[in-house]
Amino acid sequence: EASIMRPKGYTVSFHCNPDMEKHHFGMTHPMKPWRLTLSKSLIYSYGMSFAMDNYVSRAATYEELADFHSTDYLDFLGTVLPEPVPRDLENQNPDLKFNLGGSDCPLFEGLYDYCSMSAGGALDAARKICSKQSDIAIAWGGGLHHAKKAEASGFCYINDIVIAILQLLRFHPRVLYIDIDVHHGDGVEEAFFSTDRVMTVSFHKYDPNNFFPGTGALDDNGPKNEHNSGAHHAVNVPLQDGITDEQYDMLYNTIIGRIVEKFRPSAIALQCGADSLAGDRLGRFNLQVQGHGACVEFCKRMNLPLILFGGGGYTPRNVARAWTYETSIAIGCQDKINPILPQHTPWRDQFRQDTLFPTLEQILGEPRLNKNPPKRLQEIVQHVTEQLRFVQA
Ligand code: ZLM
Ligand code: CA
Ligand code: ZN
Repeated sequence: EASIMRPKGYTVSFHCNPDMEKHHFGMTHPMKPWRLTLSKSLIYSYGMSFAMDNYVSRAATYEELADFHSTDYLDFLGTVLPEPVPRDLENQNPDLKFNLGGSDCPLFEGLYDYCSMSAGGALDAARKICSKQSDIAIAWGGGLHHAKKAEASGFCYINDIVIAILQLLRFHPRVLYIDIDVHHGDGVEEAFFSTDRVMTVSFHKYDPNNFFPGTGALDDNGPKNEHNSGAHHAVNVPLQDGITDEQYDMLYNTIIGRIVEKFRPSAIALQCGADSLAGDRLGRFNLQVQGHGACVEFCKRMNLPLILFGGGGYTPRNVARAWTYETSIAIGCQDKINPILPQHTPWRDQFRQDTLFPTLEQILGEPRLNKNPPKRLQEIVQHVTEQLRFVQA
């Protein structure tokens, strides 16, 4: 499609590194870096690269990673890997060092390169925002929200989001972080727990005993000590299986609308984990590409500098649909692209399984029983509204 034009009045940049996508967590591990290649291929097939500034991101340096992560952890990640954990270390401590090497966070070939490229893309995106060369910067290879200062967690080793937000904070007084991945954005929340310059908001499936990571209750809102400036600056929206586009849209628009009004961020960082879509291998929600994309559209309408990160997403052809649709929203061409998947994408075979739905927006997914009573959603809105009374810009 040659008709996709550069947006008028603002600039979108796209940050990726093809070398990142070649890494493997292991044959049956749900995290598949090649979903990034699939997404990009669909984005390019629609001709969207002509409407953006495209950058091959560099790998983040050790010093850049050390802005957030401890050097002990980075040294272990960088020097011990990619070799297997030495026997003597294993014997000294039967526990996994830094939570590395288990089935969620396996050691694989090129792990350090993979992590530094993910962070490099996120950091490049943040720098383009800071220099005002971009108004919307896209880093689908980022969004790894569970990584901690000195610990890997839930498929995440380096927290590229925290590193990117630290960069934004050099130029922006207040940053709003929004996380629509089906999992709680615990690593980002924890990193900015004690500051009033970042407000973190996560929408997630919450079941402390049966769903990872088990944190993010409605009344977990930051430090309980009122004298800590981070108090009230963590917003959690705990949800149950099967939430629909309509319900999610109502919650999102109400909550984010009020937060923007009270907190007055000067930039927004949005983690677009696609495991909140219906039919995701690990997720539990009923969101469609439309409903997921509506979250991006709402942020774009705020007219603030915006970074879009990737994140989870375990049914690759649906991940590609969502991130392609969301790229089109960033450009503003969502009404101009043909919803029938382009014939000439080299990855068309990946979508052939969806014979009944050969379109961009229609995803295959078992509808889940909706376990979110309207009354509970009202309680959530009520709680957040009361919480925001303690927040001011
Ligand atoms: N077992 N293989 C989301 C991160 C979710 C912790 C229960 C591992 C899996 C999962 C790994 C091939 C983001 C937990 C799970 C089985 C302890 C989680 C390897 C299947 C496999 O087949 C698998 C041998 C693996 C892992 C399922 N792990 C499903 N859910 C979560 C982490 C990351 O989307 O938010 C951002 C990128 N972990 O539930 C266990 C408790 C490990
Ligand atoms: Ca989330
Ligand atoms: Zn997730």
